[in-house]
Amino acid sequence: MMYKKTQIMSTNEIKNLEEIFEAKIARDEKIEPKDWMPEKYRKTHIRQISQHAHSEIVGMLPEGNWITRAPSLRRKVALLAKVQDEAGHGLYLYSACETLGISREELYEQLHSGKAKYSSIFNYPTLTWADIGAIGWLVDGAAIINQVPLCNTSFGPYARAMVRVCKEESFHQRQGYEIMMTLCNGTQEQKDMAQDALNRWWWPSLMMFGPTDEESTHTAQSMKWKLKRKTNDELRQQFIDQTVPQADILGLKIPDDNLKYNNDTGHYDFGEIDWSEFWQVVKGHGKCNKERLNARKNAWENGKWVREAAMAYADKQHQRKTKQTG
Ligand code: BYC
Repeated sequence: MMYKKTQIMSTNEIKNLEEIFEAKIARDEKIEPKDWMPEKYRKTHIRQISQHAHSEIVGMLPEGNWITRAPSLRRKVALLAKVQDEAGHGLYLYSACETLGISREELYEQLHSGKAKYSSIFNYPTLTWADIGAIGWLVDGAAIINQVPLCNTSFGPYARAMVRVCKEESFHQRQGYEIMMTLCNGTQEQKDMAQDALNRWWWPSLMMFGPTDEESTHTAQSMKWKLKRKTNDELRQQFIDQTVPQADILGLKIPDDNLKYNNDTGHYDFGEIDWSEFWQVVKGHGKCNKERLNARKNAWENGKWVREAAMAYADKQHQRKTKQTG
């Protein structure tokens, strides 16, 4: 709708609207769905928010795999709650995205056809129970670092969704770290399992923040629009600085021989990330890409009757209401 309006406006009118928009961004005011916005701002938000929503929904799969095998009732209840939270995050984000003039069906279609991306991290398998600990600790830990700045992003519905998401993510991170602590205080076999999980999840977690700033297509523009408040490299560094001491407490070794505290910068230096692996996964050739996408497509197909039943029920309710009022 907004797009059509823009097309029939004069150049001067558009220039005025652009100025108002830029001034709002400069004053750190939120852009709301009914405000005028440049088409590129709208599109880039649809891209990022929808990819974020897809990541939440696909992110339920690797952990969902362990719900039936959680080692105790307490662990099962916590994991179940965490996975349900992720469904909720997906729903807030899809709703925020829909305010930009795209339907839920279109968004799903983009995921299923491979047009829209989701986070690379969810294309790795969860082989042992320790992976559930490592995901909570590292993946949710990375997510918090990425998402806290997004609470302050310029698009109102995205920023507001992020506030609630971040609160829930802190619980997720703690449940993961607690699993790791229990394993590390357990038998040698349990500690080995925790180390093995760290070895496999460390590098993919660093990749979650996206390519280096130099290689990043969208960072410069997204920083100008205050969609992104920190760059990929800044967030990655913050994650490493925060996580290394946590690994020390666990008595685990981060699988990077070049990891070393740098007194001059006050940050950890770290080894080379295997970017060819990252791009392979992003392009659909990771260990679980096919499995994840098939699971989502099947869920969509199998849920068709539920959507149809809900629509039929809504229609009936509507007819009943119009009869009563008519
Ligand atoms: N995986 O220009 P760049 C969660 C793509 S859910 C796949 O730097 P941008 C959780 C990127 O899309 C975690 N693709 O992009 C859930 C772009 O390609 P397109 C999800 C990636 O957007 C369940 C190209 O590479 N979090 O926490 O400026 C359980 C160039 O990149 C990745 C979010 O989605 C990747 N890792 O920056 C547990 C947070 N990285 O689109 C936990 C919101 C980059 O041009 N998103 N690409 O085809 C963001 O903050 C930003 O979108 C990113 C990337 C930092 C991820």
